[in-house]
Amino acid sequence: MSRQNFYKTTALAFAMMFGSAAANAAPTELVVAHALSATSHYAVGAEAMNADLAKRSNGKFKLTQSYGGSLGGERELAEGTQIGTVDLAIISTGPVGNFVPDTLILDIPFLFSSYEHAHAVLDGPIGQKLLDKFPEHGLHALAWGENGFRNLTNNVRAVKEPADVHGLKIRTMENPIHIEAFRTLGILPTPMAFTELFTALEQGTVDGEENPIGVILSANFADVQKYLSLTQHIYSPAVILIAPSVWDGLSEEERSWFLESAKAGVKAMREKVRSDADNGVAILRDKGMKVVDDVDTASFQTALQPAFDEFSKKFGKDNLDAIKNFKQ
Ligand code: EAX
Repeated sequence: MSRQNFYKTTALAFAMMFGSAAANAAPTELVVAHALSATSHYAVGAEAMNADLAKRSNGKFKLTQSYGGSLGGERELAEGTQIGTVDLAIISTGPVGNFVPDTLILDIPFLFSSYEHAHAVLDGPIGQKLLDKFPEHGLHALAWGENGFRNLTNNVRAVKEPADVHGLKIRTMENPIHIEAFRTLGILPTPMAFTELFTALEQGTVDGEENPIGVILSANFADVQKYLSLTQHIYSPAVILIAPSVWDGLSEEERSWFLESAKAGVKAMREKVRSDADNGVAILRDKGMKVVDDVDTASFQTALQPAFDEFSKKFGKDNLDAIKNFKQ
């Protein structure tokens, strides 16, 4: 056997031995944490991300879920990724503005006119510019996910127009934009972590809350809420966070895997959100909720004008118009 063939044969033997060992090596397991249930859109998104990543990395990475807020509410999950006690998290933008203030512009009521409009903005240059803001605040965002259009539930009365919400004690996310908007409507806003919300509704600590249909369904709020009003008053993005300590340890190729797998997760999340929005109201009616599906949206927008004026000063009318008028 020539020297050259000897080296080739030896190299091939090593590649087969170590290659197969590498292929059989235990995957690096990372936990994706969120506050929703195992049947929710966040869970569906996390599983889709896991399946894509396992395939793309040839089994090198495996994502498992910690759901139901077992690792904390959404603010705690964001903090956990900052300090590295949480590997990845899927959370709504609710508390994110406390970490990355520039994202608060996304939480303005009636800013987005449709899911397609929201996706075009978030998946385009405006969304990317906001994602690029996360690292300077100790966070790292892989992609914008989706929570959905938020609707009001409560135990006091059917809500069709602004006068109907006066004096209601409504749980809000820990988000200053939401709190200011709800105060403008005469609501008594009560910021609270999602993990405390079901008990607060059950005990009557608050009269109501507001969430996308998928959250109202997967959190069984029909068990503790009588009225649902399809206000669609805020589009709620979600965000897929990865701990900077995890991200920094990845190679360029591995980072590309995570970015592509996050897109697969977002696609699945958005499909589940739409399915819940399209099919969930009938289910909630069957569970006994009294549904107002002819909300006077225009009157809510008029009543919110003082808050809109404040938001225009705070974020700049040009920036708001750039989002409102964004065309894909
Ligand atoms: O992110 O806190 C909330 O109402 C959120 O919509 C929920 O946790 C899903």
